[in-house]
Amino acid sequence: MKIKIEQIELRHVMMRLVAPFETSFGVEQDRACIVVAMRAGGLTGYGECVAASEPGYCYETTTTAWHILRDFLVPAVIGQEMADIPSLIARYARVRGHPLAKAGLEMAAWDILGQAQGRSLAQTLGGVRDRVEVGVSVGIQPTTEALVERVGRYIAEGYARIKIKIKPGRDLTDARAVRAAFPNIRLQVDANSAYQLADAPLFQQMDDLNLLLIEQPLAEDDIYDHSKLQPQLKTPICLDESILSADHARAAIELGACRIINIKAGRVSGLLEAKKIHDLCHERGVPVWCGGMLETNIGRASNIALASLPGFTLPGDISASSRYYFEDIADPPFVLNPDSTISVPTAPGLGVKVNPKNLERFTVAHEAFNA
Ligand code: SMG
Ligand code: MG
Repeated sequence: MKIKIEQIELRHVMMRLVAPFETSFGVEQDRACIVVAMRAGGLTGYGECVAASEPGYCYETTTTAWHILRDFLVPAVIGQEMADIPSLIARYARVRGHPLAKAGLEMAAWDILGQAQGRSLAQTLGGVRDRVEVGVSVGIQPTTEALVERVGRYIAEGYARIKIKIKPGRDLTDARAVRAAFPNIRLQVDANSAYQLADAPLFQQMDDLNLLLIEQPLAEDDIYDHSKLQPQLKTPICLDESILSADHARAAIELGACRIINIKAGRVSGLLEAKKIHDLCHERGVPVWCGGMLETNIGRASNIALASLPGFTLPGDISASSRYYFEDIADPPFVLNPDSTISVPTAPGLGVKVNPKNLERFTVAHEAFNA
């Protein structure tokens, strides 16, 4: 089956988070993203490009992603026949980098192909679960006491795995306080590249906190120094920012730079590459889990489908819709099941329905491109 891409519409969306989210690289109160609507054969597929307003997590921003989509990716695919995902990707293969922009477009194609074939994204990817284990990622709070209180509230809501963000000056004390208050909770920390190899003694002090993992302690472009750090620690290092492709994952595993990998479709240029990383890690016995980028329900549907693959053996940064936004641009909301899981959508494609009124309300700019 081939379908011709007739129209692509880009929407710059801004949504207020229920609470500000602080990491080692800054604070976000309003989350930006680009919603990609692809129209073909009477169907509309949606994708979410997770680039934020500022280049804190990675170099891409909503503005750079818009530029790459409008000037390079959309012109490469508009009016073209699409048989499958590899044939779509081949059309923009000459565009280097900009994985978040590519992943937004690719997600819309997965949605439309799934709808055309009557298959859910989880089915298409090879998912094996109807619910996925999830946790919550807790931003840096004004004080350690406020953090412990915040974590307690999430645990009371039913989250069985907690991740806390750390930065220099707010690391060991925060992690120790949370561990002391909740001795049995599954706990992990995320540094978002805020440290250097010379900080190894700090991470060694975390070894007796029984953490599931330490996420991305060192520079985003430095797999090598992580390979120097990991042997000095008992706790597994998990790489996030450093892994942009299956080749990076292979290098990191072979160098001993990490024992766990966080997979985000956006960071690795889409779901096809995300699946490749999953397959490689699964073959080699390296556990993976699904990361999050404060997605709307469009991106969350994609994350949940991805997390249903067999190698996703650790809980994902995928929380209930209400943890992020008061109102979302797609329905139905994702809710937390009592066993700290979220159910995998079963309808064709992403399996969520965009709410046109809300999408319009949160749109700050849009542009449509026709074949
Ligand atoms: O989507 O629940 C979520 C957020 C998960 O902590 C999270 N993501 O480095 O893993 C990470 C961060 C990146 C996003 S910060 C805006
Ligand atoms: Mg991370």
